[in-house]
Amino acid sequence: MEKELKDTAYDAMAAMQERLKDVDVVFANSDYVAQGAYEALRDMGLEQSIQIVGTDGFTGEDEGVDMVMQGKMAATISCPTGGREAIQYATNILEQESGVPKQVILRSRTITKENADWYLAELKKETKDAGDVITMGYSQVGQESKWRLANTRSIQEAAREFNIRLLFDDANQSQEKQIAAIRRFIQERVDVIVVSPVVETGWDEALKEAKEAGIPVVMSDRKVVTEEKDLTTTYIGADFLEEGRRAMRWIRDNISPYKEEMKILELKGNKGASPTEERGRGFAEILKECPNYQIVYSEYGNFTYEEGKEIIETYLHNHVWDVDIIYAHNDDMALGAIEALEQSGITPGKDVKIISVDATREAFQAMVEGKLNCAVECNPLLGAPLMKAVRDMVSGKEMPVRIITEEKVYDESMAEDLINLRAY
Ligand code: GYE
Repeated sequence: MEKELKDTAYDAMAAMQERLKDVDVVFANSDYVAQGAYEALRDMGLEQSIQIVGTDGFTGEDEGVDMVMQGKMAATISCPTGGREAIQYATNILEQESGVPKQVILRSRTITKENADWYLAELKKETKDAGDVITMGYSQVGQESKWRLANTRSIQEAAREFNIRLLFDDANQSQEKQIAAIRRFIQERVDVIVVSPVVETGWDEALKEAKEAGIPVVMSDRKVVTEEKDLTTTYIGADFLEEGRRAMRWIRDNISPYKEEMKILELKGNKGASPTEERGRGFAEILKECPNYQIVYSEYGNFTYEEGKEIIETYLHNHVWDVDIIYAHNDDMALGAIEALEQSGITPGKDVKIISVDATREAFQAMVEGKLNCAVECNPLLGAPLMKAVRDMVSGKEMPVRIITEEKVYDESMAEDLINLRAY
């Protein structure tokens, strides 16, 4: 097969000799094709004037990485086969393990003469084996919601199960405390730092310090946005944009407009957090296609029960109640809103439809009671996939770029049957 690819590529290059005077770079869809292209260019005396970029990044003799090191190719883009991951996750599924991700995006690297030695060394790096204790510094957002408490339990249980020494820091919603924790973990020379970042931005300095210290950083649950690339190794968590889309799609498909403008009140998480920003954007993306629905009031409730309740109380204080739908970025704010509505004689789930995100057991109970109409799942049980990925990384295996958890949408029609099966 490989020889066939190479020979076909050679013939193709030779056939277009007349047109090659206008060509600067050849992009080859595999390193075997690149080999054929290189030999053709060499035989035409063009190997110095036309660069080749390949794909695969295999490490055998005269394969992609070797061709780069010999100067026959300018670069090759590694394409992980995914075989090990496929077997690992298939085994997890057969063994009915929890936390099997919906999607795993493997890392691809651009290999040039400058980093080829580093790349080969990384692949052969001596690291801790499965039996060694790994020390993990974990900076947690806080304890703002039932989801967060379930997330923390999952992290702590999985650390014990995977023989990982966990240095756990609860930042109580403070980015300053999280940055201080990252610096403490660097001082303590942990093997890996994991952060659930309270907000998306403002992390570059601390993450650069971790990179300079050679300590990998994994983002768990929430994401960061950094100016410099490659400051974090992997993101393990949900697709918040899709969660926002799912919430508005459920509204569009289940709450028919009974007036010209259906008024939506939005309870948002904490400002600048990736779930807040992305659930808002995902929801708005579908809302744009639904002219009969409009967000008429939107406030930050910081994912807490109390602030969800306060927002509704404030709205009721300043307005005659005219809201048709409440979209809450998490269950805790939805449950706080439900209490405020009931205290004002408004029947939640009937007089006003309520959709929230997380799908905790408490949300299922509210759906059983008919007070909540829909819960979009956001799985907090990240402990197992996180510890698996970290153990793999420390034992020298390549870490995926992203591990996205499996999620569903639930409504009151199914709540009774499923509530006792909920894992959180
Ligand atoms: O939806 C909320 C928690 O970061 C996805 O934070 C998490 C969110 C979750 O407080 O309940």
